[in-house]
Amino acid sequence: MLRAIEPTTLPPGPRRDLRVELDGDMQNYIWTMNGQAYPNAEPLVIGAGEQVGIQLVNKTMMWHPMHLHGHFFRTLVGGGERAPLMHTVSVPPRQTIDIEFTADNPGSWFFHCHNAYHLEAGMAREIIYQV
Ligand SMILES: [Cu+2]
Repeated sequence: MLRAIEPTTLPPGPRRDLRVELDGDMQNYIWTMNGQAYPNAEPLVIGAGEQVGIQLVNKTMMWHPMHLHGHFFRTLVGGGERAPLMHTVSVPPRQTIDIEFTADNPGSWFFHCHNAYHLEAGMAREIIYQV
């Protein structure tokens, strides 16, 4: 139900869409993003000036409050042009949430579940800007 007070539509730019599956392996107690558990995980690569969409697909029965450093993202849950800007979004069990942001802060940024015990067990990635 959150709405931004002003439109938050992204400025024009090339678009990159990523899909991130949030999953876990309870046998080994690891939590994964696209099957990899940090730090044994490849960074997600984006480009400066891009509009970056990330589809967060929660395959588990747990909530995952996903937190991105360095950027505010639009959370696409029906707000239209006034989609709220957030730095953390809780992805409910077995649901999918789309977020998008402008890649306007070059660097290497952590993107992770804010449940400390998920983060500690792998649910994290670096997002880096390609050079
Ligand atoms: Cu989590």
